[in-house]
Amino acid sequence: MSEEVTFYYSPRSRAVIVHWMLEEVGAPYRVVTLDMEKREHKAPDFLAINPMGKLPTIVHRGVVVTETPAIIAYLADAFPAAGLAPATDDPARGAYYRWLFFGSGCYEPATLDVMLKRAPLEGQQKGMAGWGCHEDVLATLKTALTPGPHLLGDHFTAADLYISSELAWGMMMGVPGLKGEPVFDGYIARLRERPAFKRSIGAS
Ligand SMILES: N[C@@H](CCC(=O)N[C@@H](CS)C(=O)NCC(=O)O)C(=O)O
Repeated sequence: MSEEVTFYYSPRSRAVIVHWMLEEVGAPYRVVTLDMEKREHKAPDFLAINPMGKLPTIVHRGVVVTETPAIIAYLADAFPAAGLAPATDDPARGAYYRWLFFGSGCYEPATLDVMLKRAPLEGQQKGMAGWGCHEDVLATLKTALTPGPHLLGDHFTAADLYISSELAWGMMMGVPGLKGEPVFDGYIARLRERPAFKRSIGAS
């Protein structure tokens, strides 16, 4: 079975996060660029692979993987030589999972609340919504990154790759509480010095 990862990609999508990850782990990969303006991600041949019609999507060893943090976690395990995930019997694996899931389960919806100017949830509603609120999410991430330099301390993992990319996306969208916060600015700037990140954006 082919070791090559088939990577369905568009430059203005979360696929850029997976591109960085593919460079970090040194996986052999083939890029299939879909033109989102032409709606190629909603074409029947792609919907047959990912019925959500969303990017990123990868196919590896005959299996389709979607959802950015799942793809990242999968690649970290499929290409373990890169050392981007704590071993399954290492207690740090718990923290690693925590932040991967926190990114999609809490940070993304809380950030969208702010971007879409959805009314803040209060009381029981806030308690029911798994992501709580934007302020609590950012305070939690600040605490997690203090003293740093990574979510798991000295060890850079795939969770950092994901969370720093999500934070950078929020900054790019002008979400308050991100840009100008030394913890977040420093974290993103440091990680973006990584050669794999630079390769993924064609800067080296
Ligand atoms: N839960 C998915 C979200 C993927 C997603 O929404 N991707 C966007 C681009 S960033 C997309 O493909 N949108 C096209 C559409 O839904 O029409 C993930 O984490 O990867």
